[in-house]
Amino acid sequence: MEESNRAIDKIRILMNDLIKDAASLPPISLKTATEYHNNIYNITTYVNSILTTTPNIYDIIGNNPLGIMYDNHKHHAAFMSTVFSISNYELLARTAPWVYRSYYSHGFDFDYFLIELNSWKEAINQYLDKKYADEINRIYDWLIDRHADIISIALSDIECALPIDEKWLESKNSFQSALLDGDHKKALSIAQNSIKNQSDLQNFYLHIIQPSMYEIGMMWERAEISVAQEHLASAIVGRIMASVSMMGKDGKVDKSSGKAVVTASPNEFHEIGAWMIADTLEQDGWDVRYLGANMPKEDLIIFIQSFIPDLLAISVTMPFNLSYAKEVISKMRGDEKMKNIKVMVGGRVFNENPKLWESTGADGYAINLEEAKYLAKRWQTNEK
Ligand code: B12
Repeated sequence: MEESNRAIDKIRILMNDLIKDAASLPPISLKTATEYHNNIYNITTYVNSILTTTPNIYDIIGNNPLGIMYDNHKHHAAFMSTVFSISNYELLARTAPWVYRSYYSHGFDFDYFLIELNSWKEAINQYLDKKYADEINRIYDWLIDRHADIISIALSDIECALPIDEKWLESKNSFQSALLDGDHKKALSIAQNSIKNQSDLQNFYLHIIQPSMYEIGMMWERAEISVAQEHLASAIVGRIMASVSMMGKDGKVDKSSGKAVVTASPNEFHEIGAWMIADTLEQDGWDVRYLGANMPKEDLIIFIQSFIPDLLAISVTMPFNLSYAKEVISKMRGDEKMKNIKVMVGGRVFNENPKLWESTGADGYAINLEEAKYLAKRWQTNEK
């Protein structure tokens, strides 16, 4: 036991060192970040072609379809573009071990990452002028230098489970098992027994659904459950939220707090968190328009322009979707009609990287639905 604690401590120290070391990397100039962003398509296509023609590629990617590797490259490019545009290397240091761990547990060899990183360097040299390429390739060199450490962290058992209050543990465990068994009826009956009034709904979301889904995510990451089981769990959660969100309401419709638009960021498929925020604000007297997952940015802007809410809440889970949320906020700030709308961001990527929200141009961030409710109320009270 003591030995395993010592091993975990060692990994934590390594992780802190990685973050500290990353923080000493030189920032990328706006011009270079823009050059990278504008050439993403060509660079990614080039990386795809190098990897596709690498001998034994199927061995290296664990006999997965090439499409999974191409998806990783697409996400990598969008993610690095965000990292360069905000020069946030803590985000890079925290995300790299996760990417290694996740692809490794799905069959990819760690050598794949070395080949991949070197291919990005080659593609960048191919498409960017030398002075821009050199700036960016310093960051890739750093990743290559720290490859072995990233593997050690990826192989460790550092958990990111949410601490759970004893009070909720039993219900949470039964609910999670029902989700994994695909037992919608049982999950629904746990929900119905747990929700008697409005505050129960938030507790149910926060203390039962959220930790269950986080744990299911970890099981998926470690390849302990299939993609189908995770989809089944998400679908049951969606069905349950649709049927319980009005429970505990007394029938009165209160819209006195103001108008709110709640949405997942463009390209963001995770919508359960945003949906919880929408229900919570609605319960708190907001007139909510909830737009769901993967909202196209142009249409989102048009909608905001015509609805003119007091508050926009954007949810981002995946690091590679940050740039889309930033784009929406920046469009709003440049528009006379929308520039004063309060913008709140939230979601997993911000919870994992404190201070990251500040780079988005939003007015504030909240870690969960309780805090989102209070922040929205505080803004609204100050406005009145
Ligand atoms: C379900 C799920 C999916 C489902 C989503 C279905 C749906 N209808 O939403 C699907 C299958 C679509 C999916 C896809 C992917 N997923 Co997924 N997914 C999950 C999972 C298991 C649960 C997500 C969830 O519902 N959480 C519960 C909610 C309630 O938590 P939450 O979002 O954090 O919300 C709370 C707060 O953050 C906050 N909040 C949220 N939004 C907002 C907004 C505002 C304004 C505020 C103030 C607060 C706030 O309040 C909420 C309540 O307290 C997570 C595991 C995890 N840890 O979250 C992985 C996870 C997020 N997914 C992951 C991955 C990798 C992917 C894919 C890339 C997989 C792939 N290879 O295709 C894609 C990405 C697709 C995309 N473009 O977005 C990884 C991300 C790892 C990382 N480092 O970034 C995770 C962490 C799994 C893991 N452990 O590896 N996924």
